[in-house]
Amino acid sequence: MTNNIHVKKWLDEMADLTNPDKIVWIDGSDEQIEALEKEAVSTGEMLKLNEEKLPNCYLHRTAVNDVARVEHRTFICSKKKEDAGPTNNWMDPQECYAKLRKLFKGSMKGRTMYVIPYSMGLVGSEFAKIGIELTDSIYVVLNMNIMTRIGKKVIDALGDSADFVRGLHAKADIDEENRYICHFPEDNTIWSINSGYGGNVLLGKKCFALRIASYLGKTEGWLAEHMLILGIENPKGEVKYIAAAFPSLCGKTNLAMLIPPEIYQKKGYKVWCVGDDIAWLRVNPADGRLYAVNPEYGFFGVAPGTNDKSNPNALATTKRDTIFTNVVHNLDDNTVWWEGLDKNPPKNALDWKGNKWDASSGEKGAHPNSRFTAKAINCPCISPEFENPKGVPISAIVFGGRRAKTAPLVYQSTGWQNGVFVGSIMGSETTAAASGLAAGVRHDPMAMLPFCGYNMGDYFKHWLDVGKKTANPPKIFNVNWFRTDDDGKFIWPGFGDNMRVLLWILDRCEDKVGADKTAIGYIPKADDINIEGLDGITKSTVADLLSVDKELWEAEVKGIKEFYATFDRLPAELNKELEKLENALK
Ligand code: OXD
Ligand code: MN
Repeated sequence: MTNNIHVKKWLDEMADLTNPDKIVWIDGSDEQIEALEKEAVSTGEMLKLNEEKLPNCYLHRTAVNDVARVEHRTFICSKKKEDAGPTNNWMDPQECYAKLRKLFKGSMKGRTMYVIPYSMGLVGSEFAKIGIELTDSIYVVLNMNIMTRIGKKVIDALGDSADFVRGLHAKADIDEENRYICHFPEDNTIWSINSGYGGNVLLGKKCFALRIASYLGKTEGWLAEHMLILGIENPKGEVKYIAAAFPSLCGKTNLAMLIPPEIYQKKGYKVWCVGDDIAWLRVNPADGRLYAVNPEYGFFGVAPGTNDKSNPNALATTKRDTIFTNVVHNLDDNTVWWEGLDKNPPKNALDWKGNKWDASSGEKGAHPNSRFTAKAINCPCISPEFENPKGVPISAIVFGGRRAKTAPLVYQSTGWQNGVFVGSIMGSETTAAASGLAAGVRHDPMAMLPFCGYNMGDYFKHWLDVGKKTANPPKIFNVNWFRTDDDGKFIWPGFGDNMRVLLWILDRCEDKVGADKTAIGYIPKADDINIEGLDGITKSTVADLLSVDKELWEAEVKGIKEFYATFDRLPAELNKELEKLENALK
């Protein structure tokens, strides 16, 4: 499919190493994809679901030992250990290649190697980057076909260039002890072996679009972030865009596709989803603003908890052309189910392991990390700007995590440098927090802890630098939907009602509303969060949600100091911001 000598040479080397029986180029045509679907069904790798109820949908089960990303087996293999930094596992690249070569050797014997050219971002856009993934898994090909733009158009766009990310994946024996997800940022290379689970093997997603891309972004002057992108359209038809970072399992997909509360719908407000997981951001010299694209083409969402209340748009997106992984198989009508979908678990069903399952056993039927892989273009609220090669201008950047008491519902940083500080101290509490107990905070700066492909101190510095060269930077905020009362119950209703907070944020961006200055930044005046139509939330509840507890924040400062002490290259500006916070609390 190509005469590109760089591609050919690399492909020859990888084929020599893995020794597949056959090599198949993925051109991305409908006929080829359909043939692969048929083949996967014939071998049992995928199950075809009810064509009437779920057209073109499939079910896949992973091995029971292979159900999630494996951070402890994920490595950043830069030449110098310091360049991977204190938050990443590191291996010397030559040592790692040698170790993995032994595992890859002959691993595709008796199998087919699929060659998938793919683009992160719209082909031809200034944002776009090309990768090629070699894999022995049809499941990977079919998922990559949903999650990225693949095929001939991509290899044509690459032309003679050597500028592509080289990804090699083999299922091998799905051996946990020899599972490795290794990144070589200085070589544009990713090697993944002994897993078949999405986050470890769909190399365009976390491996490329975050780990490798964050490194490319640092060298080239842009940002690759673990962020959703959404647009809010006001009744005049003006759309403003927000990018938001939350750690995994904090409801990013739900926020990205939120349905406005009725009072706003009636006024004519709309919410548009540009992306639910990853944003690539660049400064546009023409207007000095940050523009963002979602480099992905689909959603790899967590199924459990997705329902017609929490996220009707996501649910609608999964009704066609979707691959479900590790959910319940309803044998009566050949459909799927998961915990939290509805209150009617199927009676005649198999659990995610493929065993006969009875909901009354108390055992979960779907794996808690079971997923749907669905096409973005099937989402009812997909933004008309989703395919805009220039991206969308970002008005606000929002950080957030799960905090039972400390962080208020929302606060605004005092500027870019302080905003980078706010992102750097992000964290989430473990579930004990939900029952109101004091629990440990897992610091997760910018929600990038597992995804930053280089030294996180340098990453903070890069954020500060991007701010310096952005004439009109977005304003930076922090939100917390998860404050709890004395009984451990969430106070704020969340979901669609989060729009009320986002509207305050956008008003702040346009200087339309005042705020109160506190030690941590600007918080809303209680009157300025609209609670019209909200049951059980009064102005005094809002005031409580916005309160900043001095003692809790003093303890927080202590925790931040300990966290910062683990960094070898922390920019002085962040320590200065910490000092300012400490003084302001006095
Ligand atoms: C994801 C994650 O799968 O962040 O998106 O873990
Ligand atoms: Mn994610």
